[in-house]
Amino acid sequence: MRPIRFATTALAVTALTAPLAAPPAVADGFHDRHWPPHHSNGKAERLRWAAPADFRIGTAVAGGGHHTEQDYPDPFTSDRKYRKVLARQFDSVSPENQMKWEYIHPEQGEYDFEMADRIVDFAWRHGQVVRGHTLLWHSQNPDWLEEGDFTEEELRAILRDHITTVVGRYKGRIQQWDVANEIFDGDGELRTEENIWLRELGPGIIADAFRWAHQADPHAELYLNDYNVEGVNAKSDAYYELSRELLADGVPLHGFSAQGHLSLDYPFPGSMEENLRRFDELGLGTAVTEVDVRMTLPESGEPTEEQLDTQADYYRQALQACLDVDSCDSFTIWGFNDKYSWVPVTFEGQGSATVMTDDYTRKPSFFALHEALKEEKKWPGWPGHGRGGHWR
Ligand code: 9MR
Repeated sequence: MRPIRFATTALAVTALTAPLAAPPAVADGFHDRHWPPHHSNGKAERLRWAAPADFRIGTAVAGGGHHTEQDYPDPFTSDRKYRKVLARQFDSVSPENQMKWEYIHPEQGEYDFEMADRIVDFAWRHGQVVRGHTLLWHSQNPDWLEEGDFTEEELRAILRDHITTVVGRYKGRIQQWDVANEIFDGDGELRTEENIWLRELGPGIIADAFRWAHQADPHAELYLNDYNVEGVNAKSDAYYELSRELLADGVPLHGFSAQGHLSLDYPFPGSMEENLRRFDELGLGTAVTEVDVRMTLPESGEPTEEQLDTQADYYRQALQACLDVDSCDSFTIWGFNDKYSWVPVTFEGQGSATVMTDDYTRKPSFFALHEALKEEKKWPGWPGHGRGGHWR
């Protein structure tokens, strides 16, 4: 059953700019497990078309966060070309900022779903799944929460209400939720100072967050998500131990994901496949959720050919690590064109981190992803790929 037929891109763009009717995110009669079809009316040069049927290729949807301080309007709502590429190339989308607390829950007891609804609706119309980001984090929380004077009991109730309300609103529309984001520091210690929930309520709140999310949407896959956990290291070890404990306690944890913010200034994390595989062997789903590959730019501000080639190789290796692990069926890049990337805003002198230039010209890294997806589709599980050599 396909509850809603696919709209053409042109229609969809018109619909997006037209006044919104009732929030489209909450559809009647939508069966939880019927994700929009893996769309395949694309041309051969589209990433989503190149991808195997069981594999999602995604991107962040630009808006909020650092974008609000740039000299361009909100990319998702204002840039038609951006939406066109977003719809054509990807079959998974992650709101870059629009589902974070400061956007979706700006005042105590007041939710603002407008942007999140638009993204979820766009995704539905374009046959894309959505990764929800994020529910329990130390960053981008509103002042009313961080500076409020709440008792433990009140804070628990606030978190429970938030998770129940947000996850419940998009029930059946979100494939994976980053329930807990960046809860460990680089030494593999829980962030018990920065993270308001861990600081005020203790580590047991992690399990509660997963339980509440599961109650609100029993079919959403619930993830632990972090950066610098691509390879085997102290931080990913901490996640491995935590995952084992949560699973042993019967907590509805379904997956572990590595963000994949990589840099040419550091070697590629060579143990990425090994790391994802050990979570896979725990019975968890795995995903790569925020890939970009930044670099220190020459004085000209333009990357050299060599830099672009090495970058392409990093992208390819990251994707291949995921393709080679059976449970890793979702690979998301953190934006697709340099113009909207968070990298130059955060790291002085660095940039060119995405797969397309400012004007959407595809870089070698785009073609590296495309090629790796195409090969996997043609020869699933070959040679020696972990995906089992069959269509799942
Ligand atoms: O890309 C996001 C940027 O627009 C925000 O300003 C920034 C604020 O923290 O968050 C960025 O996204 C982050 C993501 O939510 C979690 N992992 C790291 C990402 C890059 O900082």
